[in-house]
This record gives sequence, structure tokens and C-alpha cells, in this order.
Amino acid sequence: MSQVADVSAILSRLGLEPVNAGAWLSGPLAVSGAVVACENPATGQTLASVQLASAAEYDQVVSAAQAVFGRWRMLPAPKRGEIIREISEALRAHKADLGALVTLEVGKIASEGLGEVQESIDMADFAVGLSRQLYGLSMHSERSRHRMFEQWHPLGAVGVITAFNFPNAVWAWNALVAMACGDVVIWKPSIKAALTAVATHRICAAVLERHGFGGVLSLIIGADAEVGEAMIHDKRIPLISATGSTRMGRHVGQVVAARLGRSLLELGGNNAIIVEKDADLDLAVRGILFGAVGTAGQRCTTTRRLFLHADIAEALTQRLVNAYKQVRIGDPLDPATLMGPLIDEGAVRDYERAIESAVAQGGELLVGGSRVDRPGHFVLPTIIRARHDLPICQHETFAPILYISTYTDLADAIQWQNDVPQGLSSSIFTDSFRQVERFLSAEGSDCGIANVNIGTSGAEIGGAFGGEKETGGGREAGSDSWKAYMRRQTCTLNGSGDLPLAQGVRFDL
Ligand code: UN1
Repeated sequence: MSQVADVSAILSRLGLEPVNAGAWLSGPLAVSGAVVACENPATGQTLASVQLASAAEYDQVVSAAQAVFGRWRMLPAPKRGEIIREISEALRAHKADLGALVTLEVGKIASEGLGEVQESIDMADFAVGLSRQLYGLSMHSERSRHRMFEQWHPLGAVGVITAFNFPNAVWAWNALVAMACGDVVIWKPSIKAALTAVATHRICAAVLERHGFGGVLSLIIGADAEVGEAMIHDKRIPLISATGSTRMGRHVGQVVAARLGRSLLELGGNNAIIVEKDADLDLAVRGILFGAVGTAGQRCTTTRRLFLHADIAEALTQRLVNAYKQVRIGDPLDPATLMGPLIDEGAVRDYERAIESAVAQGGELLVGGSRVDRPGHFVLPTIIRARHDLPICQHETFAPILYISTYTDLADAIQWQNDVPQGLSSSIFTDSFRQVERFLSAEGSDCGIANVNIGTSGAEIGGAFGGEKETGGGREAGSDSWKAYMRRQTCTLNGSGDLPLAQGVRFDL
């Protein structure tokens, strides 16, 4: 690649070494696991390596995290917020390099790499404000001169398991909110995005160390079977927040539930856009293109299904096919590129298999359908005309494949949209208020996210993010998602000088 010199400068400004430790408190811990090469999916070249951590370092990290939790939880929340504000500034200072690293390591285009870091900065700013807004309710007691209120306390050590596709922002959704809440955070990132994790951790841990709170954030990079299993079984971790496939989440949810821990799951999506006959088609084309092709189809919010009203179906499909042919695929660092590579060869195989199945099931390939003949894991963005009920349309394939079906009655489109196991994001393009109302009503979209004249992806952090059904039910980022990271305590205070019992019960000698 042409930017070889730039790449090493970026890595070194972020403090990355040729071989990076897979376990971190304030600094790296000694690790002895396998050394894994971190590849640039656009070139296949090695960027740097990471040496994996094992169960022993995991234990070391949890012990340190528990020790610092005792002090961190007693620091007033607004003071924790001041430290998070410095983390926000540190992320701003490193935004360009960190964004480029996201691009280099997972293949997102430059603008999306930067956008991802911006999402983390937004989260940090949100968490600063949140640190002064951890509100509890107060209630009127039924007893005279009694008062009742609830307060929220930190939970403890939170395990955060993240996927490769949002290697920075999804950690921030969890970690920065959890920190404001007074928790300590143990991060287990995807090995496919290990360098972004090390760089992010270094930047944020340095701020904590300066304030004498090293260990509030920690990082453990290791095999799922060893480190991941240790973490989800660990009774010292009251909350596991996990992002990834439904298969992974089902396992995590069951293991954590068996020990009566809490889990917060953000799993697969199978998101649809409905386009009504009165929609602004210019907007719809842009929204669909970003939703289905953005991030090479590797967002949990990616648009995977499209339901077009019969009156506009042919015209809109033609426009999309033309637009797909113009998508510039290539080096994701080049600002002109719109679509980078898939993460690895496994993802390319999943893409090829899904297309084969769709065609075997009766789908008609309209555009794309194959890998691109160049180094790296590049594929063509693909549209398949398919009946809404093809078995393949029930599945999330983490690749840029869009299935298009046609409808005449909005009620059918909404039913088809809901008729999949997942329930993350959904959207409708229409200028009709009545159709919007149908889509947003209780018999409308069953997803955690429902958008109007916006695609399914690219949510702002201010809302609660997550979905229903097999998407896992968790909510992260904004709104009142913070409540998942705290324990609620209901307090009743008696200032009456007597001891009346609730519900009028008498118990006098
Ligand atoms: C994900 O793909 O796991 O709404 C998260 C979006 C982003 C987050 C996606 N803000 O598309």
C-alpha cells in the first residue's frame, strides 16, 4: 500500500509496538500466550501483533479492578465526571490517528473510522453530564412522617465484550457510562480489533493513572474459550455487556443467568426499510445506500431487507442497481472510497454462501454477487430480488447483501418486517403522516429502533440503543441506559417517633 510510512507513524503515535501485550491495567502485564498477527483486511499485510492473555492474567486484572472499585465508588459521581471529561479531551486529541487505526484494522472507510471515534467522544461528553444526573425517584409514604426514595449505587466490575465492527464506540457506550456510574470496567475486545483496543485503552488509562485510579479500566485480549469463558462464569462480575452474534449472546445470556448475574445483550439485527409510494425517492436511495452498503454491510444496524410499494418498486430498484454499480470500492483510507473490505476470508465465504442459498431458494441476483479480484477481502455490494419469506431472509449475514420484495398494503410490509427472529432497527420512507402513525403504533414496527425518512443505521448516542427478540433486549448508550450499570436501593425513613407498619398490620405485645 502507498501509505506504508504513514501507517508506522500512526501506530507509533498511538504507542503501539510490533508486539503488544494482551493484558493491561495502567500498563501492560506480562503475558505468555500465542502471538497473533493483526492484519489490514484491505491488503492482508500485518500491521502489528498482539500476544494473547490467559486465565492467569485475567485473574490478575479482576483482582486489581476489584481493589480499585472500593475507592472509585466512593469518589463523588461529578468528580468521576471530571476525569471522564479529560478522557473526552484525550480522545479528541487522538481522533485522527485512532480513526485511521480503525480504518487500517477493520477496513471501515476513513470517514466512518473518524465517525466511530466521534461516537466515543460524544459518549464521553454524555457521561460527563450523566455524572450529575444519576437521579432516583422519591415517593410519598403511606405512613405519617415517613419518607421514601430510591438511590442508585455502583454495581462493581462490569465485563464488556465487544465485536470487531465497532471496535471503539461500543466499548465507549458501555465503559464511559459504567465509569460515571462508579463501576470499574474489564474490556474483552474481539481479537480482530486488538490494536484499536490497545490504543484506546492506553489513551484512557493514562488519564486514570494521572488521577491515581489506574485499574478502573482494564483490557484483556484472549481466546473466547479461555478468557471469555472465565469472564462470563465469574461471580465477581455482576454485569456482562456483550455485543456480537445471537449465537454468542445466547450462550453468554444462559451462563450469566445460571449464576443469577445480569447480562446486557446487543446481538444480531435483520433490519428492513419500507418505502411507501409517496416517499421522497431521492432521500430513499441515499438512505438505503448508506444503510445497506455503509461499513460494507457489517453493522448490526445494516439494512438487509427492503420492502417497496409496487407503484415505485421498479423505478426505485433500477435507481438502486445503478447506484450500486457506482459505489467506489477500494483502499478505505482513500477519501473517495465508499466501501472497504470485509473483515476476513470467513466473512467473504459467508457472503458467497448466502448469495448461493438465496439464488437456490428462488432469489434473482440483480447486481453484485461476487468477490472483487484484488488483494484483501473485497466483495461487490449485492441486491437480490427475493420473496419476503425465503429462509435466507431470516438470517443475518454480516455482508452487503440486500433482499428486495414488493408489497401493495403497508400492513403486509410491516408484518413481513416483523416476521424475523431479530428486532433491532427498522425504518419507513414516506411523506404520509398516517403511514408514519401506522409504522410507529403498537401494531407497527416491533424493533428497538424505528426511524422515519432515515435509514436503519447511524443512530445518535443520545437515544437508548438496542433491540428486541433475538437481538437480546439490552439498551446501551444514551437515555436512561445507565440504570443497567447500577443497583437500585429503595429507602424508607421513619421520623415519626412511632412504629406504624405498612398495610395497617398490627404487631403489638
Ligand atoms: C453495531 O453495529 O454494533 O447505529 C453498532 C449505528 C451505530 C452503531 C452500530 N451508531 O449504526
